[in-house]
Amino acid sequence: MTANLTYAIGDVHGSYTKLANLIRHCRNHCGENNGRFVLLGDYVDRGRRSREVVSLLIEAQAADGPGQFVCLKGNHEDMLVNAANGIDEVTWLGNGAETTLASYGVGRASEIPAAHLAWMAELPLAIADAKRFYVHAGIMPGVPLQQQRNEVMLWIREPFLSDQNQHGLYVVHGHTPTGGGVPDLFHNRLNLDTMAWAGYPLAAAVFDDERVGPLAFVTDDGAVVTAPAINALERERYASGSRARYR
Ligand SMILES: [Mn+2]
Repeated sequence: MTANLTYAIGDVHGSYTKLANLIRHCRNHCGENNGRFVLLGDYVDRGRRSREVVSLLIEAQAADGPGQFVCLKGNHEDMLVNAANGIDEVTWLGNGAETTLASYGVGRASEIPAAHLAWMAELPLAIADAKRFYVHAGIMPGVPLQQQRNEVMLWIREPFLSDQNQHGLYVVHGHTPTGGGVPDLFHNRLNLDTMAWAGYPLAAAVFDDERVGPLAFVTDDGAVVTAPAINALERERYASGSRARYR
């Protein structure tokens, strides 16, 4: 029987080789199952190969179909598109833009090829499946998932990161580096920003239609690690009174 598998990938930030390798390893892991990719945003800036990352993603979407290869918008794509439109260029320039300009061989955001700018501008902010909500930065706790503000989904850290409540769907996100280069798995959310651009592995979480939390993690070196069950993390939380954390 073939399963529907979703591969969620965290912040890429110009790490082209890691992204290309990770996608290849995920496709091998998927085999004959139905595979879908969900990238969580922040493709550009900081790392050195932003142009190649964007080209790879555009080509993969064209090959797989946009529904099978979903790319969400990160705050770095949002800042870049704004800068290209003359809005708040200073903010983008202060957030790792110089490597992106060098990657494209241009001096200003507005000189980046129009096809790439249009692609970044049109990226969706979030998608949901039956069990999970995929978004770049996170959500505002207590607000229905359908009513989250764009600014929140692109930028939020607290109070989301400390929130212990269930959010309706399990939240899969990036944006805030986990530290130590491994995903942070909690009972109510998963953070996949492993800071790949700074030398750590790029990671994908594998989900199916049965279990809320991830089945496994795949990294760009080809390693596959089984994920602990999130209901075990929930029990541990009540037992210890503190945050359960997977390392
Ligand atoms: Mn971000």
